[in-house]
Amino acid sequence: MSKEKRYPDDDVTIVPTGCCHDCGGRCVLRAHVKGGKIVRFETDNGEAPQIRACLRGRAYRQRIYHPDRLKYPLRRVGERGEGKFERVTWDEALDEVAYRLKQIKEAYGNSAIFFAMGSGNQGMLHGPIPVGAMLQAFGGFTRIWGVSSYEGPLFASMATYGTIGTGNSRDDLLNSRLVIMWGWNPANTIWDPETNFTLARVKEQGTRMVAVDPRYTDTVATYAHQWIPIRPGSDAAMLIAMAHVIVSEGLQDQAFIDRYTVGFERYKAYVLGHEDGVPKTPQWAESITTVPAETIATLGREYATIKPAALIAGWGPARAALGEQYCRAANVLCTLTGNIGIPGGYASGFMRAYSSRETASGSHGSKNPVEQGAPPRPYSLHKLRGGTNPSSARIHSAKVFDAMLRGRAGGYSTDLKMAYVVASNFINQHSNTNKGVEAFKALEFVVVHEQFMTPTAKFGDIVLPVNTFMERSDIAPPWLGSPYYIYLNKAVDSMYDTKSDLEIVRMLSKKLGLPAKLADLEEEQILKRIAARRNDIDDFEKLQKNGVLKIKLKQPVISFKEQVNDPENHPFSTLSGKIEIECDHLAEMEHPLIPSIPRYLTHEEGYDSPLSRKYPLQLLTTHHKTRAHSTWYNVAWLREVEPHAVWINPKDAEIRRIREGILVDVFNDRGRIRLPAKVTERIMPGVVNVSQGAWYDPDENGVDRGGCANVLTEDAHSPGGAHHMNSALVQIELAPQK
Ligand SMILES: Nc1nc2c(c(=O)[nH]1)N[C@H]1C(S)=C(S)[C@@H](COP(=O)(O)OP(=O)(O)OC[C@H]3O[C@@H](n4cnc5c(=O)[nH]c(N)nc54)[C@H](O)[C@@H]3O)O[C@H]1N2
Ligand SMILES: Nc1nc2c(c(=O)[nH]1)N[C@H]1C(S)=C(S)[C@@H](COP(=O)(O)OP(=O)(O)OC[C@H]3O[C@@H](n4cnc5c(=O)[nH]c(N)nc54)[C@H](O)[C@@H]3O)O[C@H]1N2
Ligand code: SF4
Ligand SMILES: [Mo]
Repeated sequence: MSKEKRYPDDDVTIVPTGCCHDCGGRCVLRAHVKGGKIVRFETDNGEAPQIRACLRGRAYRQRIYHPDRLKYPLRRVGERGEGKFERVTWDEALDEVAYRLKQIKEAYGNSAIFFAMGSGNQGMLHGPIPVGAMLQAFGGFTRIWGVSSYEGPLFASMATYGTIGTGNSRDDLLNSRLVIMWGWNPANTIWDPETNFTLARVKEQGTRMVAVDPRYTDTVATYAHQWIPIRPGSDAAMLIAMAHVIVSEGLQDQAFIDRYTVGFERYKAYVLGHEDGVPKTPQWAESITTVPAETIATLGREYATIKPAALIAGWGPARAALGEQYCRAANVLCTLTGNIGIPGGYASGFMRAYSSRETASGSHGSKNPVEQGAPPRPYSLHKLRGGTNPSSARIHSAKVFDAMLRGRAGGYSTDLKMAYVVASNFINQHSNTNKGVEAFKALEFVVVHEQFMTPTAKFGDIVLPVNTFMERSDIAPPWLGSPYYIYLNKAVDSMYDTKSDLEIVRMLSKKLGLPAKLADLEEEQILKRIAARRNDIDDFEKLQKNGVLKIKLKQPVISFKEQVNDPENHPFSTLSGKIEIECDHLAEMEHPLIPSIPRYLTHEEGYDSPLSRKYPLQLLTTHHKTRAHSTWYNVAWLREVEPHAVWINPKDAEIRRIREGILVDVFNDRGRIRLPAKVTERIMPGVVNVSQGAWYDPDENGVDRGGCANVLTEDAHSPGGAHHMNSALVQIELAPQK
């Protein structure tokens, strides 16, 4: 490791370390260490592209040295969830975990163990990875499918293109003549550290930039020439109407369609209304989306004629009921305009650009004994290679609470009896938190590896204190697919009586009688082995010394370049070998909510559903600028930058007598949360936003004073896997004022 000396008195060492939560980034932090304590951070000032930390990473001292850090192992003494614990030794704590694991395995089998692996640490050595390996060696466990981040985009991406590798190198946006940012807010969500710098350059060179979002986000404010507010959940209608404009005016790239796609005629029949008598015109879409027909028509014409153009369809609108349809409609629009496989174009889809690793959820083969031999679940794209593991032994993450409560009797693959929680604020971060509380209470045993007493850790029977990035070493790949790695050198010793997840696994494995794999190796030696398995880490020492390894690509990534330049030798990885506007693999599922072509469909919590009479406001639960999910929620500095509040339009506020800053209740049949109102025209009428990740904190009446969005969201998913997190209907009223 490089220990740069820069200060005159020579007692400060600069250690290259980093930050790798599931935050849209993974950045370089250089810790200035004095007397065993980090006194300040700086970030990457090196060669371009700079992997510069955001406001959260720069505030990291507030997290490491937070007074509420978990300091020693805890055992529950009160009722589960009550939050009463006693201090125990590591030996006592781990003896109990080992005893319970063995007991549950013996009584119910390994599938009764639910492994709640969260996103808190994205390093390759620590966090859930070693715990998963241990549980696998112990005979296996039940895990989730349906990643809340992107299951809808992933499904649609696989169905259309047969892959999730659909992005271009970020700086290729400089070749675009039009950039459409659809439900995408990288000014807050980062989406790899060089994205914002690139977008600023795109704007500077005068490229037209359009944003489609119910909110006037920081991204709209910073980059967009035009903001098109749209009713949540209606995006598919607008995209299909844009296709109507393009096809009815003959603006499609017919040569591209003829050569590279299947199913155009079928889609055309739907779009033009030949199939059902309803032409999907901009007027049709206006009544659904609230976007003026003329705006839709103009954007459709622009997108088809200003080439090359990049349509970037973010994941927020897909984290919603029938989100798959929005993604499929976006992918198909990219296809109709021939903006695929060319510089300055963009295929949308899942959007991974560069990758040295396997696909998102790994290959379909599983080494987890609980999953071996399980047939594919219905409505999975099991005939395709890559994508989500289709094992029917997995439970959709939106359904875990229900599965805990109902088990096999409710149609699930197993009866869950214990939760092993690592790097996850599971109860807080999954839909229908109140149900989650009941579900966790119903289990026989809960163990949690955490850094703080989160709302989920409170439900632990044993809570094990974990150290942070700077107290151990790790390597992290980028968040989505930029070509670089960061190396997090240990900068200070573990605080208090904390340990890394790896150290815990080593101690616990002994107690479980499991073979001691790699047990005699130092962190650095294991990291060397991890690096050796990557074909693109050619200089481990440099990575370790600089804290970052930037991989120089021979040429920028343009997804599907080979398929487009040389289709005979490079088919698409779909079953037909072409881009599937109509997808037979979907057709054969025979599910009305998984049509073979993208369609606009309604659902029971849509703006026009009967429920909207009782709950007239559409709730968004977006990703908050100053936290990664629920991480950093407890950091006061960041709370000050952007306080947690429900965004509401002045029109909706006025009729409810709601003023700026006043406490309000947001509620529906699933629960009630209490938080301040932010009255702002930055959100369109009829829509409110409570960013996800505030910590659940119910009072004696069950009112959540923390303002946790998932108290209100529905624990449901669309057949392709999309979560309904942006599809909840709510009402708002003044809270009882003190
Ligand atoms: N600061 C910060 N950055 C993060 C994270 C974080 O927690 N905080 N989390 C990271 C992770 S793990 C992920 S998965 C990504 C998530 O990245 P995204 O899914 O892209 O983030 P969101 O904020 O949920 O949604 C993006 C935008 O979609 C808009 N939107 C929501 N519903 C609709 C709709 O129906 N139609 C349209 N047109 N727009 C809609 C929202 O208003 C929001 O501005 O972010 C990553 N980056
Ligand atoms: N309503 C709604 N809900 C959402 C979303 C949404 O858009 N709307 N977004 C969803 C998305 S995209 C995601 S990815 C999930 C994320 O949900 P989670 O994966 O639960 O993420 P966090 O809330 O950040 O919780 C991570 C926890 O890991 C802990 N941690 C950090 N480092 C370590 C470590 O090294 N070891 C251990 N053991 N613990 C560590 C942190 O203290 C933190 O409490 O949330 C989802 N929830
Ligand atoms: S929170 Fe994410 S984007 Fe911000 S500094 Fe840390 S790794 Fe980078
Ligand atoms: Mo995510």
